Amino acid sequence: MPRGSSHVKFIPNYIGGEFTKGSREFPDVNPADGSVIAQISEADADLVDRAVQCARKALIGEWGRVGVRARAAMLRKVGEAIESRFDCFLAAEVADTGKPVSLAAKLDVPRAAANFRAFADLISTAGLESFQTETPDGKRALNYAIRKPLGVVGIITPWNLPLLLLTWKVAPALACGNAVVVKPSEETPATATLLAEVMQESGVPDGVYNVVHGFGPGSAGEFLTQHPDINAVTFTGESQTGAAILKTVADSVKPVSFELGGKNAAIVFADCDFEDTIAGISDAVFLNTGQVCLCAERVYVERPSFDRFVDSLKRKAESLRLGSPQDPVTEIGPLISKTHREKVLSYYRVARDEGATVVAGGGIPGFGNSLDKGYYVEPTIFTGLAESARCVKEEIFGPVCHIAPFDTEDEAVQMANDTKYGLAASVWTSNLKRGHRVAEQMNAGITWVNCWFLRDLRTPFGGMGLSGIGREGGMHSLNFYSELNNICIRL
Ligand code: NAD
Ligand code: 6OD
Repeated sequence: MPRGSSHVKFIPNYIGGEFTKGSREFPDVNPADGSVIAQISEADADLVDRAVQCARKALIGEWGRVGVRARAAMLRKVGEAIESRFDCFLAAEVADTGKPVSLAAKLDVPRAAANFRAFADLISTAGLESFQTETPDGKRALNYAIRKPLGVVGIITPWNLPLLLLTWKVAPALACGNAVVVKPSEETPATATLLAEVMQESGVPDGVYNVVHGFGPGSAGEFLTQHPDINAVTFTGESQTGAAILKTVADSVKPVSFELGGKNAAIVFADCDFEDTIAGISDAVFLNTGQVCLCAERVYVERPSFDRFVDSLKRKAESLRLGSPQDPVTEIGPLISKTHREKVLSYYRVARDEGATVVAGGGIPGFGNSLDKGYYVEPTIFTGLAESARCVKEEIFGPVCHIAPFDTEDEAVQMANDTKYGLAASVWTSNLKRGHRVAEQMNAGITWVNCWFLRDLRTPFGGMGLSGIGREGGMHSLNFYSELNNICIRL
């Protein structure tokens, strides 16, 4: 990768197989101490256009002639190359996001390799429906569908699980034979560009995978979604950004797949396995400093267990080790940015103003070293808020939850579903009949019973309401990233 000054790395765009400099640069900041770790090259409208044209050229060139077996083999190579550069990806992801190295090593980097493998396997075996047709007037025909690429897919991703979420979309898009232009978050550009090196090494033809860096409005994100020659947009990020992108693509009626925000509920019944549940809910609330779209910011606990649960989760929250992302024992890193910390702290203030009891945290931790310049907040638990309170209704996206008691199953279901979002939920009980009964009633794209964020990449993933449009995962991804052409042959 080309370098800029001798002190900080330079992160270029990747267009048509070349690492390309834009006309402007902006800094990549390490959230753990506020230091600048790289300069990022911003793509202007001309560069985004060049990326889209290179992608289009790839489709009518060599890539358009690569068959399914060869595509699958390439994806497997990409997965292997990510693994052979594990430490590079790990270092880049940890520096950009501030997430603990132990977390990125078990979640982000392995999942990136797994994403490529899963879609290589799937595309190799995926069949399509066919029908022998007999019409009422006696004609006979054979109907069968074939899968074709959509064309050039614009992929826009957020900063919380940068490589995991990018590859979750790139892998199926390439499996289906598309060419992609990706716009990673301006906060976390490094691993998308590292992936470009891996694509080159793995023999992915030039122009198939392109990276443009920059922001949303008035920058690379908007230039990409406005571009007339892209065929589809797949986006993960905030609900209001999804709404803005939907408006941008409306006139050209492009297919979209949106994975958006959440205000997820966890329902804890008194008969749960208590210790397992505390461990599970602690992950569901605090993992990745609460910056996972699936995190539970609302926890409902059956009244007989409420006081014990609050006390145990408080002790768990207070025992979590905050520290340097590089330290293998660190469990909680900083938030992504100064701006995001201001947002999270503003919700901590709002909760107090709304009358919350602060059970744990609520402020900024002190380290007495350079981490004090980082964007840390304390893991925080509130109780005592009305269900209509802003902190119970709005996505905060930090290490924080509100815990409320419930008396009946129906009441728990009603409170959990009282949200405009509908991404994820979890139910904690040793009565599996009840677990299923409650899960079935959740207005959510995914409901976990006695677990959280346990993923099978073949299952549908996505949200309802403000949480998204469509489903990805397994065949759902293949169906989004392809055009199905039904052929009817008169027999
Ligand atoms: P964001 O919406 O601010 O940004 C996401 C991406 O969109 C970035 O690359 C950004 O540059 C780009 N962007 C912003 N405005 C744009 C515009 N007008 N046109 C085109 N591109 C634009 O989100 P974020 O702050 O990076 O991520 C956090 C949010 O993402 C949270 O709401 C979280 O719940 C959500 N999220 C959802 C899922 C999911 O699977 N449902 C996964 C991860 C994160
Ligand atoms: O696991 C996944 O496939 C996925 N899309 C996770 C999203 C996490 C949100 O932050």
